[in-house]
Amino acid sequence: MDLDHIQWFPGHMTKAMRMMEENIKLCDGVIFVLDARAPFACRNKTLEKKLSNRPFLYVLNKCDLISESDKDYILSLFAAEGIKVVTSIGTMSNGCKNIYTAFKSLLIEKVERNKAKGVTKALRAMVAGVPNTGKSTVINALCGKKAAIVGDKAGVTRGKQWVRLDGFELLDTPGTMPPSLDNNEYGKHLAYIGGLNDAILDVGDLCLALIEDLMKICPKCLEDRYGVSLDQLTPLQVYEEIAKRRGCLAKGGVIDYERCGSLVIDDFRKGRLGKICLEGKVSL
Ligand SMILES: Nc1nc2c(ncn2[C@@H]2O[C@H](COP(=O)(O)OP(=O)(O)OP(=O)(O)O)[C@@H](O)[C@H]2O)c(=O)[nH]1
Ligand SMILES: [Mg+2]
Repeated sequence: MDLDHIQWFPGHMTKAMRMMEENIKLCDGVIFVLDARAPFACRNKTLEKKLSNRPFLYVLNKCDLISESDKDYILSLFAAEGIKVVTSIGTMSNGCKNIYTAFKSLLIEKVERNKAKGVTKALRAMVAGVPNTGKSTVINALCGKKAAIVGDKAGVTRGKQWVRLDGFELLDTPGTMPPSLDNNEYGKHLAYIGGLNDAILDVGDLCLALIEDLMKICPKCLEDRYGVSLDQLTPLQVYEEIAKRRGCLAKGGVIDYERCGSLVIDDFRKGRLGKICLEGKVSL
């Protein structure tokens, strides 16, 4: 799958990045939400540079979708770079409880200074990240109610929104992509996890690329879910085998690639293929 020919950096993101640059002065720091299945593809060095006058806390969200060993591996890679990361599960009650503590400790000097002056001021965080990583879900988990709109596709949050809780104020922002991708692999990962707008992607191409990558990362995940033996099969043959087994056939028994593609992609995104990290210990 080649992403060169598609318009994956839409104009509204340029606008969103500008908004974030303007609003960063109101914030004490940035909470940057990553999808644990593709954390490195989710990083946005351009945005990091633009917001670099504030400390960053990375949140490895959707940790329920990766294994413990991949989680440890990713945390070790971030630690090696000296980057502070906390893990979370936005959809679980209590799944984000360490974020506030970590953010507070990142700003400990400011907290101490305020305390010494007798000032009680809420800490303000800008919550940023690639589309669909769970920014709004994490905010809702932190404030214990549905304050921000969430959805299972890219581009749900369109404008900025302040969410205020006791001692902590969070600025929800629209998902933003890095304006240039370090490599095509990262682009693919973002497409698999639903970070790109699906409407601009060809579902058949996307599914074929995903099957090809899963055959390398976790062949057993495909075999177990669909009962297909991958031995000697090409990715296209695996695709067609899955389609037959799942009854994704049009009139005359012709394979319905689109229906099967949506099914496999949805299975991957919802974790039904198992706990799979695209950038874990066993990657491409
Ligand atoms: N499995 C799992 N799903 C999650 C988690 N956090 C969020 N989600 C799901 O991910 C999807 C996207 O969540 P949102 O909170 O809308 O993501 P967002 O980053 O605000 O997305 P945009 O506003 O489009 O940039 C929703 O279907 C959430 O239910 C998590 O920790 N685990
Ligand atoms: Mg959102």
